[in-house]
Amino acid sequence: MVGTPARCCAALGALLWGCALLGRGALALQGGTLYPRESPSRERKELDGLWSFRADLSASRRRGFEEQWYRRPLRESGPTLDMPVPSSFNDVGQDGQLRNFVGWVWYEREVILPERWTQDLRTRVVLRVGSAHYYAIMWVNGVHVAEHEGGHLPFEADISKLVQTGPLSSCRVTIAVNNTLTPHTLPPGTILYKTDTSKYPKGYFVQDINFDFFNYAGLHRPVLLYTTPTAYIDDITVTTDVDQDTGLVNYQIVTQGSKHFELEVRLLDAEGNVVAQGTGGRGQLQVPNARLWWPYLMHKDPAYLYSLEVRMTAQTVMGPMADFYTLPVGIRTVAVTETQFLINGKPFYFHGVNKHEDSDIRGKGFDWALLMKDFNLLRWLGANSFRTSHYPYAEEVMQLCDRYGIVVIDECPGVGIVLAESFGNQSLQHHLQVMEELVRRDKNHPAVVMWSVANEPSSALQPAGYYFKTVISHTKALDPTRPVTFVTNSNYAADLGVPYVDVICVNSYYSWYHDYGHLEVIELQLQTQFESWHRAYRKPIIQSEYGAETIAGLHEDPPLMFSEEYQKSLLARYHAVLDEKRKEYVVGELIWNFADFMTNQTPQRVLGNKKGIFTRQRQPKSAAFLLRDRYWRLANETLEPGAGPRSLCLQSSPLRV
Ligand code: BDP
Repeated sequence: MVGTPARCCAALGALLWGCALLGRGALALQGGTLYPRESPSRERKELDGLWSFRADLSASRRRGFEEQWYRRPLRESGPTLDMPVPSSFNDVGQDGQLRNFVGWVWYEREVILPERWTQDLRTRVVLRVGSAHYYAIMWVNGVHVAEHEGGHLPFEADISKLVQTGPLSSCRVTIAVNNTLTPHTLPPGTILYKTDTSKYPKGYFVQDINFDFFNYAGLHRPVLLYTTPTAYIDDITVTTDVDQDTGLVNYQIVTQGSKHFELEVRLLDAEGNVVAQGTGGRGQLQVPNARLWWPYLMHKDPAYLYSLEVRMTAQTVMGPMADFYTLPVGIRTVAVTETQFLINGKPFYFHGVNKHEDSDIRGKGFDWALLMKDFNLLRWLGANSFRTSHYPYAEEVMQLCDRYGIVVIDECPGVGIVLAESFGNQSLQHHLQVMEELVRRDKNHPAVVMWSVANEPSSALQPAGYYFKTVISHTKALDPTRPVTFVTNSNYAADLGVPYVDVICVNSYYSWYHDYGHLEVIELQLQTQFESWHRAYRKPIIQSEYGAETIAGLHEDPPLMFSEEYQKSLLARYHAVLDEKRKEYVVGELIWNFADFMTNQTPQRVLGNKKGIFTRQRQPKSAAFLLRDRYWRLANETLEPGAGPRSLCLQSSPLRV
């Protein structure tokens, strides 16, 4: 637990927006962030559904703190709305003011707890939020339990003492969420006060951002309660290696709650047979004739997962206890040479997409149906990879990537770092902390093969060299097993961050933002781009974005901008050069973007960014078919003759079988 309501509100006086934004959220970070899974010793209770909700519309946005709305049921301090969780709050209602609201919103939910959770003092009850964008403060029964900065990573609080104080079997969860972005948040933003009273009413301000997606806000991912015994498995770190036919699974386990405990680990194959076992908090399991985790379409049996069963038995003052946790494990290696990206020692070519967490009505709210649709489309397309542009995606997304063999470049929310102010120490410290949270959350996913610490920062600015050297070396220290990159759109000769990356990821929009309308310049400009970067650095290169704004159903031939034909021609011209350069040192191509997505309103955007190959409703534009032909052709080049995919719904796919 962190802070007290009194301290929290004292801090509020200093800032219009944040409770603190001073790194106190770090306190919520201690310990592991193992995904809450049920086991014989662990239960889960999901709090998804309708919550009570209120936006603090007061001029200062601080009324909720001044009146201490968390102290009593929210309905007692004023009118409330019903708000679905998980969902962004912006597009649910009919109120334009809420869509563009900046400041604190308040969520509240009463929960009835099972009696055992409140009576059995050997049970630890944890409240966990998958994602609250951007800054969150959480209370239980009016008591401050956690505070977290950053909209895309989970945080939690041990609330056992609060719910085990008496016969009470209900608890009131209040979460205040603030979407304000400042030059020191990730992503950064600026609040602009418009003070010309001849044009704007008193106190008028807008949230300015330097990134191209709508700053949706709210409780975006599941909120849940889960239990463990009070002596419990807190964290597990698994790294894998391969020695000839033997798979090596290195594990390290952190426990809490007792000094007197034993740990047993067993590795099970997909049929449930024990293939290796060990004891103790750290060790190496050897798996003879290991079945490796291969990317989708790279092998006839992709995405093979073992299960690591961890069992902790402990002696405590309250008697013996046992905790169980099962972690999916994929055995694979990742390496980078001057010209190649290797998975299990074989060259891997990324043919995939950039995505967003974005859809109608729910905004960035997690939704299983949408998620499955997206994975079905990815597999239909023959995409073997995506980048989590421009922030970490839901944990459930990463789990599906493990399961389907979709390779991930895991990006932190370092998008829009363009102001000199955002390269200072305060920003840097927060960036390091975000990388810690991200690595802690996603380190065990075999699908994650590379970390991306930023997208299109001003990497030619003088402080960028030190900044990226520090963030990248910190990330490598956190995880020495994966390459690290950031995505650049700077000039190769001016970029001060690229010397520190393992793989160069370049975005370019030839014939769209430059020489628009002139498709004929693409080949020359793209070749120059690749050759310049490779000559300068001798590192493999990924074309991490390219694309064209396209209004579905708009047709023009010869191709004109915004038509489906223009998108197809632009892509095809990129592909011609990619086909040459992938024989040398280009190791991937990721289209911008998988689907159309919402942005801020600007004169350049027609109800959002329309560079998707699918519409926002996930219907294909013509370019989706072009890309599908290409990706399956690329897959056929990689697969050995006679090899076909295992269990994927690909009857209609043009795969060689
Ligand atoms: C790139 C950005 C991406 C934008 C895209 C675009 O990385 O976030 O959405 O441009 O303009 O520069 O479509």
